[in-house]
Amino acid sequence: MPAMAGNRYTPIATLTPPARVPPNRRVFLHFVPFITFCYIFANLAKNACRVLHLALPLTQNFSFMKVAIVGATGMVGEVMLKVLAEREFPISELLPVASERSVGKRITYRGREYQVIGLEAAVAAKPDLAIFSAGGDTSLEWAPKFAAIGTTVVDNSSAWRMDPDKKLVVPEINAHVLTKKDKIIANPNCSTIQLVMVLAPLHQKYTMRRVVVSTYQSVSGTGVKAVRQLENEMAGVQGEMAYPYPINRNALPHCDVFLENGYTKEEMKLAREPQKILADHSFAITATAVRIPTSGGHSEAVNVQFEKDFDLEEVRSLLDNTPGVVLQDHPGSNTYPMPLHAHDKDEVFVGRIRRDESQPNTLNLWIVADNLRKGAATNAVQIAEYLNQQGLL
Ligand code: NAP
Ligand code: 2RA
Repeated sequence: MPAMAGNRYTPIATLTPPARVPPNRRVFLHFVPFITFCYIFANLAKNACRVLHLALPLTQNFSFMKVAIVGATGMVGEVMLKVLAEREFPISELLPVASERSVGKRITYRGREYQVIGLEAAVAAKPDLAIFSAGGDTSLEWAPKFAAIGTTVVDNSSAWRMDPDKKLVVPEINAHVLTKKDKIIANPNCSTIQLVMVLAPLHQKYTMRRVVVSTYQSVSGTGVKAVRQLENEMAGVQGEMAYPYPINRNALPHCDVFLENGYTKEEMKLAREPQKILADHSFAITATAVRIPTSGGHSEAVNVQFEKDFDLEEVRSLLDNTPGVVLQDHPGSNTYPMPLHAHDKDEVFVGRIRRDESQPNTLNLWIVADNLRKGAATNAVQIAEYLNQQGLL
């Protein structure tokens, strides 16, 4: 029908088309609520995670602890406190413990002073963790008393190392053996720890048959009294003797006490502990342990015979890639491990890597580490960190 004048209807042809949203704007209009929803959801999730994170210490025992350091005034104890502070170990209350002679003495930890207490008082305080470095007799008597009240003990003495019911742990190698039931855990001997740190990856690849190790051990391995003996002798001062002979300008083929088989106790620790740590008794070790007038760390000349042959470059690369081990092996630039450089470091240093040309599949190595750190304090703190992280305390 033709459009009429005055007709109130506007002809269809002249109608403005309904407002249409351009396609790109339509996408935008859907996108905004979607983004808003995501934002709100992400924030809710984030807050939920925060709450869960705060609750983690309660559920996983990943928490600040009451910690007793037994032997806090000793050579190892002092380094233990230093390592705990450096690694920010989560301590809510520190209990420095020593013999009755030291009760009341003051020690400093992270800028705060603490009074040394005795073992009775430490047990009464019921710590979550006790790290012992106070000699075998103290550990034999007191570690079970702490364990009986639920404290986990990490022990640096030789008291429990070969006890079949106790774990002997170097965390890089066998931390996985630890369980919540382990209430007394043994830290291996200092000269053993640095040895197995290097032998473990080689054994895994080439299978060890026999190890011959000769040690050159620092006076700090004997404790405060021996360090004083060396210092006195160097200063020409008369003093208490830790060894039966002068140590300055000397070498004593005598570390720890002599046993009936003619070996020293230190030599037998080296011969027995590695098999337990590596959970393998198929290889043999023989040792000669010598005390020398150094104070930065222990050194070891090691000869290892393997079942399989090796490539020297592959050995170097294997050790270079082993966590906790540092390769220092450039004879051309006089680069090799020394106690002077290993002192106060956590790593185990290895060098002088060469083929023993006198028999097949045999390697010579030189291994150095600070006996007070990886050989004692650092290893013990690493065990405690593992227990805490895994909720095993
Ligand atoms: P240290 O310097 O002689 O210190 C011994 C510590 O044990 C001191 O704090 C001493 O307290 C304390 N102590 C001694 N008798 C005690 C008792 N009856 N009750 C409570 N505390 C007592 O010896 P260290 O070199 O630190 O060695 C300590 C332990 O760690 C030994 O078992 C040793 O075999 C082991 N270890 C040492 C090394 C090392 O390289 N030095 C490495 C690995 C393991 P006072 O100050 O009150 O006498
Ligand atoms: C040493 N066995 O005589 C000690 C340290 N644990 O060096």
